[in-house]
Amino acid sequence: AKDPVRVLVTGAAGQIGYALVPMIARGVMLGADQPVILHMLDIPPAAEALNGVKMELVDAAFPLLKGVVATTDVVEACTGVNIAVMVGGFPRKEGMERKDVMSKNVSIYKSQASALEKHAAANCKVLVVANPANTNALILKEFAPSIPEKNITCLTRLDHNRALGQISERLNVQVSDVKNVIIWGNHSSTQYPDVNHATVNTPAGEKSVRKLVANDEWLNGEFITTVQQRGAAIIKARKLSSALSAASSACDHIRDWFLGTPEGTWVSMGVYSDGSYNVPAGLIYSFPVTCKNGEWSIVQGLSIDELSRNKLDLTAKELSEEKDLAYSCLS
Ligand code: NAX
Repeated sequence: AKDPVRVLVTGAAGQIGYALVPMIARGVMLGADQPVILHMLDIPPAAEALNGVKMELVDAAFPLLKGVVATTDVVEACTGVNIAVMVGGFPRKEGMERKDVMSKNVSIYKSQASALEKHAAANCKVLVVANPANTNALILKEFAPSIPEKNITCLTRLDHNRALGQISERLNVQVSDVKNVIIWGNHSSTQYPDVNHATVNTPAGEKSVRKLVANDEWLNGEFITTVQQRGAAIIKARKLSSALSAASSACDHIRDWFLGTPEGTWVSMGVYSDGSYNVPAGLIYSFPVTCKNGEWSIVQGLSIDELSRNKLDLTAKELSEEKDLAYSCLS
């Protein structure tokens, strides 16, 4: 039998946490043969609710779940973890300035970075979900210098999956037959959902999404804005933000990172930019990546047309501004 993997979920008493921890305990994230020990962190006002989640995990009697740590102590939460899924953060409340929200999250991610750096298992891999996801991940990277930068990522897989879903609905094909969309940039409304290299598996072989949709106006307009604003549409409908889809996408992100992407398929991940596609180095930016042996690499050599170029630059500009804002909160 395999040794258990320790998975930290911060913000585990929140709504994404509530959807995510049972998925992890069922093997959705790491496979049906991989035992897990869950580490759940939340803040003291949520301690009782967190304990309730722990009680439900016990009650569900998951065969793969070999232990549960539920704590408000960040050191205890981080100790020995192999994977850290950072869902906890400070939400933007009505009337709050961007800078105030940023400042709260910078201080959370700075201190949790230090705890992970000192107490996590060697080669711990990190996925930041909490918004502003890219910039929280960047702060975490800066304040955990001994964690390899390749191990720190943020979630744009939900946006990627939303794009697959929209194409599947439009063409009335199975979502599992659509692949290789790309989310470029920030997990925000400036992200660029790009279908220029996306394909659909049909009985007659792989066909380009652009050719099958045969409507550039829709693909360059409504499709993009629907994906960019899907989070807001969910809030409007549910009066709560996306949770089950975020949790499921977080599992997809980690699963593909650890177990690899299928041959010929890429996914979107927010990763530390090395300057690929002329995206400024030093930002956490969403790129198309393939994964093998627990390592991601950016897909190289894709053609970028002029419309795409502008959109790649626009979302990079927003991330540079967020980075400056985050740094201004440090001083
Ligand atoms: P909730 O408010 O339901 O849960 C957040 C939890 O984090 C709460 O239980 C809170 O007590 C806890 N928390 C706050 N500060 C903490 C700290 N310092 N340490 C540990 N825990 C802390 O939010 P939920 O709907 O679960 O969303 C969580 C985060 O995901 C938010 O930042 C949200 O904006 C972000 N999202 C990111 C998405 C993505 O694709 N990257 C999509 C979904 C979601 O909007």
